[in-house]
Amino acid sequence: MRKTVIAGNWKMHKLLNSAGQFIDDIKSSVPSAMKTETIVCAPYLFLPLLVEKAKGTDIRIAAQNMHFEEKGAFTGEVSPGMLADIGVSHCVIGHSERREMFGETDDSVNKKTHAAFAHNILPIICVGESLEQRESGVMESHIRQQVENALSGLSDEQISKTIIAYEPIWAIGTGKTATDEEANDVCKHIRKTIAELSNQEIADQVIIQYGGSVKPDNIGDLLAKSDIDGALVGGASLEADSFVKLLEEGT
Ligand code: G2H
Repeated sequence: MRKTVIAGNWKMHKLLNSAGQFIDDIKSSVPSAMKTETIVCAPYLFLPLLVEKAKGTDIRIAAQNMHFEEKGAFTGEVSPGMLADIGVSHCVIGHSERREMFGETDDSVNKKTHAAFAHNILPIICVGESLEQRESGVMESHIRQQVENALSGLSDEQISKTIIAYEPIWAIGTGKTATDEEANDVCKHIRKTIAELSNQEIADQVIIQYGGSVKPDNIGDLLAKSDIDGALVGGASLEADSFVKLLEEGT
């Protein structure tokens, strides 16, 4: 039985005070991590405060990106060791916004995934197709390639601990959500790809989230599907009330 994993991805929103207040506001409503894992993916600057505030709760704090190198002359970057040192447990890797705007490639996603595991940080790897790819019939091969490249060289144990977030690019922040069936079909395809890369037993352990305009009123139907184990939520994760509703509807 796979857990449900609900992650709020704040992207570049909030200031320090409102970020800290958010954890105080949701603390008492967070479900037990035995069943549902709650993750908040925040900008770097807020991470030490959020980790501190989340101590003793079932809230996990994630970064939205990291560099793959240990240290060095990489002005403006943050290393996996720095994140692990302050108690960050997860990191989003290869979000489509980073692939589109900041030159993230399948190769850097793979390097970051290896670096994350080297520091006991669990990767949330984002994959997804554009509308053009979906409509021209290359969606499945594109997703397969993204998954294969991201997981290349990982051990079966590492693959089993990886979270994959399927985010169709055309559904991100647009208000358009993939139908439950469309989302589930791609999540199934991702699981099949993982089974071919490792084996079915490992693939059955991998958490696959859906992301793209998830809201309190559609999360329940999405999570009821066979291969959708959680959600990566942007806009609807910014307000504490809405995030708590997502946790309630998704649990
Ligand atoms: C997709 C998602 C969070 P939103 O990027 O990763 O954002 O829920 O706003 O579409």
